[in-house]
Amino acid sequence: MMQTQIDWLSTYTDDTPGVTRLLYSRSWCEARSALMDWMTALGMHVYEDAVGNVFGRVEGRSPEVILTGSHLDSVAHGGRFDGAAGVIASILSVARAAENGTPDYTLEVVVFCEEEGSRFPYACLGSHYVAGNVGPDVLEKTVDADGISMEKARKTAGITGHIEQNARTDIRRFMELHIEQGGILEHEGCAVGLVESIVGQRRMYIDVTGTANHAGTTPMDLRSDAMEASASMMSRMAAEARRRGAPLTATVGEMQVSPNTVNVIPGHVRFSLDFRHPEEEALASFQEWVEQTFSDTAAHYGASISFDVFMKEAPTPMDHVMTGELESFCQNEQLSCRRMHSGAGHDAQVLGRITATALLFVPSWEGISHSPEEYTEPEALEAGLTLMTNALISWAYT
Ligand code: HGY
Ligand code: MN
Ligand code: MN
Ligand code: MN
Repeated sequence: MMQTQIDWLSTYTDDTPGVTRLLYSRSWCEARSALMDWMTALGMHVYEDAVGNVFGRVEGRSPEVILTGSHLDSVAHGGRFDGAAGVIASILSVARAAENGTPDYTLEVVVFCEEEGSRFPYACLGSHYVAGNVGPDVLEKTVDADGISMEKARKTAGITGHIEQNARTDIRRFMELHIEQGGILEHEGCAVGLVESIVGQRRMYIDVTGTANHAGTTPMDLRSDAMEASASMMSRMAAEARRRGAPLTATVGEMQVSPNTVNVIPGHVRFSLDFRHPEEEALASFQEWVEQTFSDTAAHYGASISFDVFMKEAPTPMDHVMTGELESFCQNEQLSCRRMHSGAGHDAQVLGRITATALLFVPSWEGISHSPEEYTEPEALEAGLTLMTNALISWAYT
């Protein structure tokens, strides 16, 4: 069942290969309404909030909510499972748990509108909105590569609710199922990963401005080449990240060059930097090193530089009581499991700051993710679904 539904959801894409379902895009709108129809057909009370999160609710005797869900959006040319596995598992596990009659606590599915930050430089919009971190200003000032604001794209997608910046206070527990996006579980032959902490991460854009000039008539010692300066920064950054070693990761994923012409010295380069570590101090120290070294490098090449840190997510521990309970549910089901930390960011990282939160992983084939090659075995998906269903029954029917 999980595999069928995941394959179905993956048909909602704006491009191939893989899945491209970016916030407020056509495929995102269509997938979202298809999920709303499915949850309605399953007997849930379906509603949406002002940023486009969608909820499927099974009323309990208490209005306190046991929430479970993941994100609808994808990276460009991503896989079928990232986010989608958690969305489908949440819908199916809530539907299965609700077969036990009216729960003591309200069961609710959340389909978060956006987590990746692939279209707009703002990640986890959906969970940050639930956590009360998003006001109208965020939507107005955050623009995509075409200069379209989140607010304009939201309205174009027909989502017109009034943006209110307040955290939900009715969530008793939150649980997310996600693919591991790494190779540990597969390597160890483990069915389930129980996440104890989620890595902290920071994302920034670096703008390097030199002087566009003729590639042939400008001697090497008389040019201010934004590309040469940027390339030097990137290689020094990679060497420093390797010197500091695991668990630090640092990635340059995006780069724009202007005028991007074969016989013109680049006048401007913008590139991104995504770096992660389980400790806040290590992130701060690496950011300080980057800003100092990149500024010195820019000066050496006669270029100017600016930094735009557009994302800071602190390392977040998961709830140890819930994780312990999930571990015993695994033992009851003879599911092999291991505790681990997450190198990927997740909506659970944001919810973990407002309520007790657990994150469980299912294995990724060859550890591949953010790629059309992403794959998780049907048996592994069903094991994760069984675990979630048992957990919801135990937590909502006391
Ligand atoms: O980039 C991440 O950590 C996640 O896949 N959004
Ligand atoms: Mn994800
Ligand atoms: Mn992802
Ligand atoms: Mn994630």
